[in-house]
Amino acid sequence: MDGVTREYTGAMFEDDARAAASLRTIRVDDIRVWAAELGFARIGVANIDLAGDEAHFRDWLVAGFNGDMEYMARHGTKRSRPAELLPGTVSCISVRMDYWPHAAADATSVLEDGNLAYVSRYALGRDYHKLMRNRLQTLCDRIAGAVGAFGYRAFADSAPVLEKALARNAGLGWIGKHTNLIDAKAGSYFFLGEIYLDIPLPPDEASTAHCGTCSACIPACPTGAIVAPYRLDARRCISYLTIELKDSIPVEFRRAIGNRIYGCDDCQLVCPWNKFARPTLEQDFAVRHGLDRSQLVTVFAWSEAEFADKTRGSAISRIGYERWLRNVAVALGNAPTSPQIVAALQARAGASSELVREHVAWALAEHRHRAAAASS
Ligand code: B12
Ligand code: SF4
Repeated sequence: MDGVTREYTGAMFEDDARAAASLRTIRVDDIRVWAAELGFARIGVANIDLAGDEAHFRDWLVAGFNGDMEYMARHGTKRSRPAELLPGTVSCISVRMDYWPHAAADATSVLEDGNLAYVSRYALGRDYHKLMRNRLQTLCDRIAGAVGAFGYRAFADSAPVLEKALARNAGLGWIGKHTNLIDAKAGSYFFLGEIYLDIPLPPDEASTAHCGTCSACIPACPTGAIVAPYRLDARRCISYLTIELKDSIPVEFRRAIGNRIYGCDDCQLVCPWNKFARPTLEQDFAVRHGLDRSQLVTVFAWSEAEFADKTRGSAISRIGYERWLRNVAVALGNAPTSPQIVAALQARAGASSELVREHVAWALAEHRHRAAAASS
């Protein structure tokens, strides 16, 4: 989770008076043009005062909603005070990059077919972290070309930064009741990134909220993770349970997980603003290895080498083979009973990993219970 690239020391911040003079002449409109050329769908300049968000963030931690994501609690107020993370920061450029892969199988149809594996739409192609940070670095190079050396650091989900709050302040959208950022003209299927700078730039107007009386996402969450509008208990979120959680998935959530084996999109799929979602223009985010509509038994049969091969360069590789099998075992437990599915589970009943064995045993017991219930 390291921020990227060239950083200037405090000394350079103070030292570079020449740059400071020329900095004031940079036009944000020029930065917008360069950003568009680099594939960013939209950018804005954020006011970096996040006092209100800091209070909400603190409440979220106090409630324990971060679960095992200990890194969310690790950095004190650095996450909500940009100048504490990078001394000298006075401005933030927020950027958005769309990821919806238009050629992917219809999400709802995959979710409704219990034999198929559902992988969250953001993870079907190559990992976004490196791609976005490289593009942000290029953008910084272009700014430096125009104004001379300046202090900055670029992020894309790579450091303690309140990305959604900054993006809202930059006018890129509002934080919806499901807690994702929504653009009224582009929905919510996009990634965020930022550049912290020592250049004072005029902030854009912050976005206002437009959920109105809608609350469709709250009952749509299969595990009830949106415990109140704008409050997500990550410990219940399928994205957390299938990606972040390293241990056993609590039994109470396993049936509700259905066939979601990596992440979850349900709260966004029901959001009316996503009828405006824009397909990605990035070839890197296109579906790889048919992961948008794989058979559960197929991906459960992968060897460790096949898993490494098929997920190389993708966000999925981060969870590793053991958690992959854990997640698929749960989905197979929820799949319609068939000799093929029971055989696939039995083939891994003696897996070397205790974590996998336990989830396979649960899945087989689910099929037995359903068979017993059907025959009684
Ligand atoms: C931790 C994390 C998670 C956790 C927790 C999610 C969460 N809501 O916090 C888990 C693993 C569950 C997760 C899941 C997902 N994530 Co995530 N995640 C992050 C991460 C690293 C930090 C988010 C954070 O700061 N959480 C802290 C809490 C307090 O923030 P919050 O819930 O948004 O609360 C804010 C508001 O709701 C408000 N608020 C809170 N309480 C209250 C109460 C009231 C009354 C009011 C008015 C307001 C309010 O203030 C808070 C602070 O601004 C960011 C990257 C980053 N560094 O920002 C990516 C990020 C948020 N994730 C992202 C994505 C894509 C996802 C998933 C869609 C992936 C998937 N398909 O599976 C899901 C979406 C689930 C969901 N509904 O949120 C994107 C979101 C892009 C977007 N359009 O918004 C980010 C920005 C990564 C990126 N660079 O693109 N994620
Ligand atoms: S589904 Fe409705 S309440 Fe939820 S984020 Fe979208 S507009 Fe807001």
